[in-house]
Formats: sequence, structure tokens, C-alpha cells
Amino acid sequence: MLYDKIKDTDPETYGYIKSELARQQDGLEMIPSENFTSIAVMQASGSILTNKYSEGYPGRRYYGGNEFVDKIETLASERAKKLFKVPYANVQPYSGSPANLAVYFAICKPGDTIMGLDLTNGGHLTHGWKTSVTGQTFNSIPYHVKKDGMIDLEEVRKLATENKPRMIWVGYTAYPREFPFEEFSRIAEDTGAYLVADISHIAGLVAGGVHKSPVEYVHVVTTTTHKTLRGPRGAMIMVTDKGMKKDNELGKKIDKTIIPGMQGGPHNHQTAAIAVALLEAAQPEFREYANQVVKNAKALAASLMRNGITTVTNGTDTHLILVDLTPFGNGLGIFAEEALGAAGITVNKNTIPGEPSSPFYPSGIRLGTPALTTRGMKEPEMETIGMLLAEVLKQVKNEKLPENKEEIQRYMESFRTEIKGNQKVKEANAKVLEISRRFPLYNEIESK
Ligand code: DSN
Repeated sequence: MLYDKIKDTDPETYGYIKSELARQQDGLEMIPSENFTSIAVMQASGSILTNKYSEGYPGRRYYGGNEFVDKIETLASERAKKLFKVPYANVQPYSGSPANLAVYFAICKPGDTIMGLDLTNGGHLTHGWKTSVTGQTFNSIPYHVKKDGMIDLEEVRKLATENKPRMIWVGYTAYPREFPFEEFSRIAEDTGAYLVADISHIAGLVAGGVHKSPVEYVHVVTTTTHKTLRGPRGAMIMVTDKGMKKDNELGKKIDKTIIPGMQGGPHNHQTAAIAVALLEAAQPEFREYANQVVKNAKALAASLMRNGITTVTNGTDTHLILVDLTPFGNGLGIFAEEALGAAGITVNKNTIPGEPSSPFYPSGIRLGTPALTTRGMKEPEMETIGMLLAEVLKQVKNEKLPENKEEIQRYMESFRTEIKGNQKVKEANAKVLEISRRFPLYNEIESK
């Protein structure tokens, strides 16, 4: 009954929310950066806290009436500090990109040299990609993965030694292996750089103890809160003891960069939801969850490979699998995303190392197990889902994008219609529905 007031007030918006609820319930959500929050997190996020302005920080605000908001923000940041074992946490960034921007402006001046993994190799826009303000404001030197998909640490060392960056990012959005924090810390130390870990993808795995924590190795950690951490949309910036030792004003500088530097009033409903999510993530059940996310990803990768699908680095250490479709042809990611979508499986097309096509028409897809694991699925379901994925992916084997860009849209429209009628895709969709219904999601939201 959570949404009955929306239904009364705005039937149109309600209708779309209801359709989206059904989509989430009846499909397999396999985008690795998505998850299903608890109802408690959603209630905090949908609470009356959205009504309040609170520019500033607890105890020093520009507006009155913040006695309870102060408590909530302090609670969230204390929980973050305890969970990740850091001395400083700012929970106000609106999302991951502003969090990363704030770190730049706290540490660097425009024009300074920075390093991050190339976007098409699995990095993030805000790690210095040329079309992002980060790539335009700073002198960005991208590093890469090797042919085998692993980070090219020799290249990182060479580039860092030659270019003496002010800051280096270690953190990825499409990298299936353990993030090499320790190796990067040696490089950063030898070259004097600030080392910043963006753990948005793996924060829940770090909190759950199934991925090495960056805290011992880096100066600053940023993370979104809505991926494996299973909180609301939002982000946090944390400074480690090592970061405080390098610059004991770093926390203060980050606070100042967030407000007044970049943001206005914090989203207090979001802060409260982060507090709830951090409490959940500190429970023993969350450790089990994080452990199962990785077990599921390994089982899924094994099933895919047994069924003839190539995965970058031949498996995974994390929640994420990068499928390489080049054995079937170049630039097939878009066809795979559409075909799987028609089967009720949501994924995203992605570039692969050495991408032979283009970022918009890449040759891979990215898969993840965080959301399926939240539903309670385990290895047997991963085995079946791996088979279904392989069967559907094989249906796009003979596809080829037209050379002429104008024709692509028309071609994709006819592909979309055709693939919906494909017998194998229809069979996969029936199976997807059966699995989804066995692992119900948000039944308590079902409206009147
Ligand atoms: N959109 C996020 C992801 O999917 O990895 C990164 O910002």
C-alpha cells in the first residue's frame, strides 16, 4: 500500500511506477551496478526529511530547525566510519560523480595531472575521460588493461613515473577482478601521488569482507551507496588514516568543497536512507549476502563458459562478469542487450578490452549478481540463468550493424520486432518469469 496516495493524486505517474514495479518483479535484473534496497531504506528515502534545508554540517548550519537532521547526518557518517574503518566520512554528495568531483577540487588545481583507467577499458567518466569535465579541467593521462583484461600495472608505473600525477584513481566499473589497491599504493608512494579508490561497484563486497579493503592503501575512498552496498542513490567520501597523515586538513578541504564549493542543501531523506543502509550492511546477514553475491558470480561465469560464452579474464573475483561477444562478431553488444531484454533479462552493452567496434556499439555486455542475490537466488539458479543467457546470446550470432550510421536505427527497429518473435527468446522469457516468481520481490508494495 506504499503508493496508494500517488495513485489518488497522480494516476499517470502511479501507472508508470506500477509498470516499473512489475518489470522489476518479473524480470532478471543483471546490471551489475543495480540492486534492490530494503523497504526500510525506501521509507527513509521517501520520508518527510525531504522537506528540510540544512546547508552546512551538524552543529554549524545556515538554517534553523536542524536538531534532528544533525543527529541523522552524524549517525550516517559515524556508521560509515565504523563500517569502513576510517576517521572521516562525508555523506552529503548527491551521487558518485559529484563525490568524485569534490575530491578533485579538494586535492588538485585545474590543469594538474591525474590518472585513471580509460573509460573504454572499464574506467569511469569521472576518472578523466575526455568528454567529462574531469578530462577537460585536468591533464588526464589514462592507463589501460592488458590484452588479457588485467590492469597493466607496468604501464601505470611507467606513466606515473613520467608524468608525476597529483592524483591517481584506482576503481572501476567494468573490471571483473580484485582491484589492485596494494600495487597502486606502491606506485603512488614512489611518485608522490594522492591515491583515491572509487569503490562504488564493490563497496558492499568490502563491507561484507569478501573484497580487500582499500583503506590501508589509499588516501581517499569514494563510493556510491546504491550498488552492492544496497542503499539509496547517493554517495560518500571517506579519508583514511593514511590520507590524514598526508594532509591532516584533507577532511576539512573535502567538506568545504562539497559546501560551499559545489552543492547546496544536502538531501536529508537520502542521508537518512544511507544511515539505514549502513546499519543493514553492518549485520552478519549482509556478510552472507556479499559472500553469496561473489559465489553466484563465479557460478554464473562458469555456467556461461561451459555453454560456449567467452568472459573477459575467464571468470570473476567480484560481482561482475564482462562477456566478450567477439567470437560471434564485432559490435554485437546492442543486439545482445535487446535480445536479452526481450527475454526479460536486463543487462547493459559494454566495451571490452581492445574494443574493435565503438563505445556506442561495443562488443560486450556487462553482467552482475547483486540484485539476483538480494532476491535469494543461489548457485543452482545461476547455472540455469547461465544456460538461458547463452541460448539467447547465440540468437544474435549472425547479426551485423549496417556500415551506414543512418541505417542503424532502422535496422535496430526491425531487429527489435523480429527478436521478440524468436522461439528461443520466447522460451527463455517463460523460464525467466518462472524463476522470478519463485523469488518474489516487494510483494508488500503491491497496491490496492
Ligand atoms: N552507471 C554506473 C555503472 O553502471 O557502473 C557508473 O556510474
